Amino acid sequence: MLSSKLLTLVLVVQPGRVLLGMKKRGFGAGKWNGFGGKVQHGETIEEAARRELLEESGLTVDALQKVGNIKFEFVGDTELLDVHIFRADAYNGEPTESDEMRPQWFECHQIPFSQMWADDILWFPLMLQKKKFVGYFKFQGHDVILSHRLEEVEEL
Ligand code: 6U4
Repeated sequence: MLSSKLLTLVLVVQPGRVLLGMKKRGFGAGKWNGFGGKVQHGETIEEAARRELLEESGLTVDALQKVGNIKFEFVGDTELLDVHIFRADAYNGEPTESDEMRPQWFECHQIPFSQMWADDILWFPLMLQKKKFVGYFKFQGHDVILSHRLEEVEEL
């Protein structure tokens, strides 16, 4: 049986650009990604998403929209990552580097997919179009997708 670990991921989007962070340590170090992490006991998934966004980027947001849910399996690991993905279109504060992330804005046509998780190039276009999606990716190591499913949904 596979157990699963709840994680969050937040993309802050402005017209024509998206804020990513270079992960400086931990899981996915060396990759550009949204901001997020593990849901702690006693907090909702959305509370965790807001906390991780603030800790890693220095930003707060008024509204978070649920855009996606992707489960990741890593061959040889019995724990699935259950990642809840949110989009925010308005933010408060200034992006600020933290111990974990170095934030940087990217134009939507210059997203650095070659330095991101391999699944991102498949679902970022949906997220940017405000479409909702669910998916499952099976990874061999951190770079190779062995199989995947990704579908748009009406509601999450
Ligand atoms: P700590 O507790 O800081 O040691 P760490 O091991 O660094 O945790 P954490 O909590 O930052 O990991 O969580 C990993 C982050 O990476 C979450 O926001 C989810 C995200 N993530 C994991 N796999 C991903 C994938 N395949 N594609 C993607 N984001 C992924 O876009």
